[in-house]
Amino acid sequence: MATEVTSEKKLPKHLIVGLISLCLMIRCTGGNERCGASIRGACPPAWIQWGDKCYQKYSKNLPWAEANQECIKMGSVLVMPQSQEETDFLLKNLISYFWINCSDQQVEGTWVCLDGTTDVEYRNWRVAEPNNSGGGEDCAATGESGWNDISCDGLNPVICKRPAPQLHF
Ligand SMILES: [Ca+2]
Ligand SMILES: [Ca+2]
Repeated sequence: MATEVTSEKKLPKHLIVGLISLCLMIRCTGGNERCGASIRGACPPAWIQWGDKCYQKYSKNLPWAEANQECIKMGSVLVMPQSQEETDFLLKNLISYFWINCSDQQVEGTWVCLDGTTDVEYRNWRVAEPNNSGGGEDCAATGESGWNDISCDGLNPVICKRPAPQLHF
């Protein structure tokens, strides 16, 4: 009895997915130019979605360089928000403070911020930051009040980012 109820409840979901697939197929048989475009898929389990990006908070706090490495091991990159909207989403849904993929390790005072391989121009430094306090602050983290340059060796929360899967038609 209980099994029957469960399967009945699941049926509409399958139907909806089936109908969506059917609609996409029909759209793509009419020579519609949009059929060549990719259609955004859902993030894998344990990743949360914002637009065409997926995010996951790493299980423990890490130094900045390790944060980069661990995200890469997961087939992703250390997060580098490209806007305040993206930052707000992460602060609200994942963690209130986290590393961003932004550092001036190569040339002091020249900040390189990368979303994967994309140069990010967006900046949101707190007032009087970056200040390279003590001459040793080369990595950036963000919280609600903005970015701060801090020591790359500190242990801080990590968010990894990967693109949402794309379904091609
Ligand atoms: Ca610095
Ligand atoms: Ca600082």
